[in-house]
Amino acid sequence: MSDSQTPVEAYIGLGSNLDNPVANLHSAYQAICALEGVTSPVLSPLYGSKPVGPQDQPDYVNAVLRINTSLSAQQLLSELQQIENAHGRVRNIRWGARTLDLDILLFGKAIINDANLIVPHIEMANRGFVLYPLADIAPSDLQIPGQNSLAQLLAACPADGLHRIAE
Ligand code: ROI
Repeated sequence: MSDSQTPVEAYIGLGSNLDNPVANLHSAYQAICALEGVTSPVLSPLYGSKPVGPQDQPDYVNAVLRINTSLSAQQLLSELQQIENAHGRVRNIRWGARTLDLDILLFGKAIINDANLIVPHIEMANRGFVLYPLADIAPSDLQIPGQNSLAQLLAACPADGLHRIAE
């Protein structure tokens, strides 16, 4: 549990490739901003991206959101899962299409290895659709706990057709 006097800076990855992805991301953004214990939201630009994993699914829209939060990581996870569910997210096909995916990427400097939550997000270092929008809103010297700096990760990660989309 984090001390409610000292909010943690957390980064959340947003993704959607079904049912109007841009609208899904905007509505998820508004729902996260409305949470008690969440302040100072900053949303990255939205990016179009090719699916990582099975290719027989639509392209994705991705973004990253920075917040300050007095919630614990587990409380934040639970809130994000409720928002996913409210957007019709069904957890069935691994790496399949989804109306809304909300991932805790970073939670301050925490390294979390809970059964249901691993932070920093296990795949973020390899994913352009996370690293590029993260770099738009993070300090340029951001360190990924237990890993390299964001700048080093970015230098090793191809942009792979990632493109900003007009909103
Ligand atoms: N691919 C892209 N481009 N964006 C995502 O958000 C995304 N999410 C996933 C998988 C299926 C791994 N592929 C993705 O969960």
